[in-house]
Amino acid sequence: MILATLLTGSAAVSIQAIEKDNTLDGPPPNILFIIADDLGARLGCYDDELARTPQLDKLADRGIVFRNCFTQYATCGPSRASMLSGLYPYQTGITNNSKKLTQSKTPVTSLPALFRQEGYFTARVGKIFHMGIPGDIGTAGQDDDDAWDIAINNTGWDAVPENYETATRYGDTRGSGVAIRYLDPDIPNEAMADGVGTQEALRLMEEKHPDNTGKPLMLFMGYYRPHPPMVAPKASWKAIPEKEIELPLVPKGDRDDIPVANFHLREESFNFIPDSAGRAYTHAYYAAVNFVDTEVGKLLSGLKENGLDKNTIVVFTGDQGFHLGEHGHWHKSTFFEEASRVPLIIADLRSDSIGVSMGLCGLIDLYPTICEMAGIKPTYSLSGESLVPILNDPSIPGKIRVLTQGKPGGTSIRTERYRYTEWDGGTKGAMLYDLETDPNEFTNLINDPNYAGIAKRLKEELSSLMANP
Ligand SMILES: [Ca+2]
Repeated sequence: MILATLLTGSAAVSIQAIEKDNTLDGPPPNILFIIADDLGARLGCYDDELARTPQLDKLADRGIVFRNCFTQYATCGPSRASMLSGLYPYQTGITNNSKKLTQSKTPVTSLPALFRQEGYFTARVGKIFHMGIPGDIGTAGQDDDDAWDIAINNTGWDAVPENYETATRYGDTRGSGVAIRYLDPDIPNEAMADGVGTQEALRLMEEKHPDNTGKPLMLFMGYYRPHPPMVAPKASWKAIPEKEIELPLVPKGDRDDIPVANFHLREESFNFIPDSAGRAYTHAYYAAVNFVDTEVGKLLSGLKENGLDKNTIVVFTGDQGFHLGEHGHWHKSTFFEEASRVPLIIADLRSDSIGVSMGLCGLIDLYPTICEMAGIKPTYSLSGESLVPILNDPSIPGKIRVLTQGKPGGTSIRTERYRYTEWDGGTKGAMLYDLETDPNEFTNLINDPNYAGIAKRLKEELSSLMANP
């Protein structure tokens, strides 16, 4: 009980002190941090039956799977800036894709920049901080210039406009990084931008091995998929059994009680699209996830081949999820579970700790967690809490509540049972879902008198969380 109280308060420092004894002895661990763009919790190890993700499922068996991890902002740039600064979007002011970390309202040191200062060799391959997909592939995007000893801007076949523009397209609005487009080129994984990235990461594991640099290695690998355009090699399309694709149930009148503010993209092209297009896009998304899974498998083999499989912490996550027809929607950035929940697997290859945590957590918690695991002290007060106690014992409780922000002016808290969301303090709408009785979020209870007390309490908790993290 004491532990649960500490976890929910601003007592991260106390926890670090308490858990210090549990820090494993030995040389500083290497860190392999892998993030896939727009990947929700749609993996085999999250009980997704359509997913074909044997490599990530194997990683899950080797570590702790966090089943209830949420992004702090269901859009690429703000989510990544929050995760890598350890502060909420409202604290940094980074709430759109065009801001760099240097524009933060309060000075921050990103997680890799801190590790670099502390003597790690830090390397980036692909998308870690924000970059527009596909347009910015091959560039540094909104990178943190202080973070890396080496940064690789990998590109490939799927980043060439003449190639991705041949993709089948549904609807006629929006650019290639947003529009519903899909393609199954008969090309090897190695020709894809992400496949090139994997090869670069494997090269870095060898060339920048601690034996060569004299420094522990922190390697960030950012995959561009499954972000649109949904281009994935034909082999990955074949891995997904087409006949098993089922579109989600959308009850009649489902949208009647959902505030319009919850849908960032309201044009026809992204809402209630024909089943044929929906099935193809779903197929494409899962193919892209399978493709990323295969690439992750190569990285994990690379750890072994380079003798890094005993003293490395592997973290795998996504920046936000993606709707595949739930509530009739076919994009991201809503406050529903499909967009806000992300996969998180942490495998500390130094330890034998394995299991599943059902406790709530957020990407905000990664910064303090990785610091504690490596024995590195943050230079300012972080808003997340270390997950090390849960890594040691996944049965202990997680957070009481997780904060997520979003556009336009949306704020939301998720508790174990409820999600409460409001826009501009409720003047532009609000939602309350009881996830215990309504896991699909079909009935907005905000105007239900039986839930008025709960709505009021959650609104107050949300205000207090936004004022004092
Ligand atoms: Ca994203």
